[in-house]
Amino acid sequence: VREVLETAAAKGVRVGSINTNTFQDQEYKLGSFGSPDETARQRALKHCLESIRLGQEVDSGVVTLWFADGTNYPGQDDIRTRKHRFETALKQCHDALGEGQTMLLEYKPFEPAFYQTDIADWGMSYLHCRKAGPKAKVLVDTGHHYPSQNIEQIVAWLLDEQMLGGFHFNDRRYADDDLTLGSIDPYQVFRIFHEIHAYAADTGTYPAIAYMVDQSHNLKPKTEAMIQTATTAQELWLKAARVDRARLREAQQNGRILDAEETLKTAFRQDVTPLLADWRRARNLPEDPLAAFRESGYLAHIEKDRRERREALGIAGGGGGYA
Ligand SMILES: [Mn+2]
Repeated sequence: VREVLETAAAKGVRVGSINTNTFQDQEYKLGSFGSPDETARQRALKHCLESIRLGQEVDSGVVTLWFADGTNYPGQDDIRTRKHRFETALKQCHDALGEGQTMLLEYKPFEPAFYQTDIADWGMSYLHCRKAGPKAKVLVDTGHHYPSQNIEQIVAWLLDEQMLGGFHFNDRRYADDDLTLGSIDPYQVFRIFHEIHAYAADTGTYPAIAYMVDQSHNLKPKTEAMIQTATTAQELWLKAARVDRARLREAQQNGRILDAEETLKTAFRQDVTPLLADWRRARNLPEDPLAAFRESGYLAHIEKDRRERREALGIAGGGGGYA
């Protein structure tokens, strides 16, 4: 742990969220916190408590919990009993949190469970958080919704209730596709950011939100995909910041629907590339991060380095997962 902390400090980065994993082992076949098997529940709880303690050790303020728990067939287990098991375990996790630690609870409608998922939507996550205590907040993974669901409305409601803890950003075409942010529907991301800017404008402060990326870079080169994601997020964040809120409010107040909508679209259409280039230049950062990364030759260097180390260790291939 100390070595990780020292390396991070030397590179000018910090440890982000600690993510628990209570879904990969066979023991969790019937679930983790929701399992009818007491041993599996205890094991999951122990793992989560250890993750919370690890978070304290590495000075990470955020512990993210996602559960694959659910059932595949009607009658497989009692839905309310599973809910109660979750309430008990989540409360224990919450009470183990240190000062400045927040527990984020993720939801997902289906997969891997196909009949009933124990924490299937934002309402279930919200209720669990409220019962667990004030350090528990909802995590919105943009891919964890049914196709036509209005995600920005969920974001607006959670913001208004001070219950939005963070995001897992990604994009999708069908379900939890984990594609890169804004690759399919950039206007969706813009609308989410618009709700955050609007909330901040109305309340005078930006809420403390953990912005995280939960993507699966199967085909795109990982580092380039992350740079593309970060710059896409910056562009859409800036576009949403440039919505003329006074004009929007006025149009809304007078029922001028078309003008209200155009206020959003005008901001969305703006080319913010020059503004972002200025912002980066002022911070001694490359104006075009992707081009700078490609010119650096870093990718070829680490690929060679990793290949050699893997060969030396006799390891081939990589891992995978979902959350
Ligand atoms: Mn996620």
